[in-house]
Amino acid sequence: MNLRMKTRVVMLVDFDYFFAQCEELRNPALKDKPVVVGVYSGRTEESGAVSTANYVARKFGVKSGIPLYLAKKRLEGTEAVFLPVDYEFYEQISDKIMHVLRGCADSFEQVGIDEAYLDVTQKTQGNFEAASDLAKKMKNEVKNQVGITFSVGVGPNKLVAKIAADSQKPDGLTIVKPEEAERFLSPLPVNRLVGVGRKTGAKMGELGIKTIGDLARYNTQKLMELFGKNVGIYFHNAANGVDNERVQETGAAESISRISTLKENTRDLSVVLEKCNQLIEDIHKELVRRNISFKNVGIIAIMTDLSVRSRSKTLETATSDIEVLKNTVRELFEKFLGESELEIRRVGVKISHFAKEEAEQKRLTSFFQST
Ligand code: DCP
Ligand code: CA
Ligand code: CA
Repeated sequence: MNLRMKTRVVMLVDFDYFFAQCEELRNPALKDKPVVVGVYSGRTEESGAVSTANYVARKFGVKSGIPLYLAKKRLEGTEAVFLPVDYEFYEQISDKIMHVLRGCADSFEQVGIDEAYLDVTQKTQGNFEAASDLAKKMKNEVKNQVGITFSVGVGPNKLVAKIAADSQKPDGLTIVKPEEAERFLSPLPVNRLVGVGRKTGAKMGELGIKTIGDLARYNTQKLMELFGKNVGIYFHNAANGVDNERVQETGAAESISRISTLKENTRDLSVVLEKCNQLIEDIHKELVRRNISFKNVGIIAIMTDLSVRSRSKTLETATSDIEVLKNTVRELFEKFLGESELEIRRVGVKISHFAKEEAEQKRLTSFFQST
């Protein structure tokens, strides 16, 4: 059977020259100068590598990964400013932007500190013009609320969206409709595909595969022989712009659960809840330690015939409140006992659909703790 997937609209947002742009944000006087953010290894004053540079510095050939001494040399005679990485500050800015973006997506997947995938298929009703408008709105909102620019790629899947975003920077917006994907990808160098590094790129070069188009036309069977079955198939699909990978809601795959056997089989709500509350205390400790909030609460009941039943509820908003957790578990078990007849032998509680606690809230909490 040919399972045809509905056309999706996927965005990749990538913040421009991110660490350096954050530095410009807190010190706008830097804007017209070359700005280099680096990790100083500490051995000598000059040793270390460039994390990133603003676009003024890039004109002088300064980019991520090169040694700092080389960056200094290339920027000799300019008003270049060199700064050490301040990851905590960049993370605060990142959290603010991610918060705005999350609100614009059907599902949202953060990838590292400066990138996120958004599935906006429903929000745009599958329409790429609507996606373009949405992307412009996102750019304005983030510019106004946080003061940072980013580049967006819009495509029918993550693979095309990512390459689209990379193709126009900074402050870019690149839309690739499904019917344009092949023509868009075809002339690009093959190493633009994830998984084609230096070694693989060189091997492909020897086979005469220079562009993504070359790879798309290459015999699939041969690719499988050369790179192994799975990788060969991946290369073939990727080169043809085919990618069915979902935008995976950040943290959606994670859960915390606890399960325990009751002293005796029962249908008594208060006995069940007494045990559940012990489990909840335990779950809550881990929640606090990991500084996350949850949006989904589940219960598990193993009955006297050893059958496993579960129920769950999604909350309106994410929370880390233990009382909300207790009340939701009570509500679920009340309902469950009304629907089942057997006695319960073991009970479990599970929370999932995590979100990181808001940076704002985190700062407040640590403020109150330190006073
Ligand atoms: N980074 C790093 N070392 C590298 C590459 C990146 O420390 N070798 C850090 C600094 C970057 C951030 O990760 O600001 C994001 O990396 P990107 O590759 O997205 O690069 P930029 O955001 O700096 O620039 P661009 O405008 O090209 O996206
Ligand atoms: Ca990036
Ligand atoms: Ca970036």
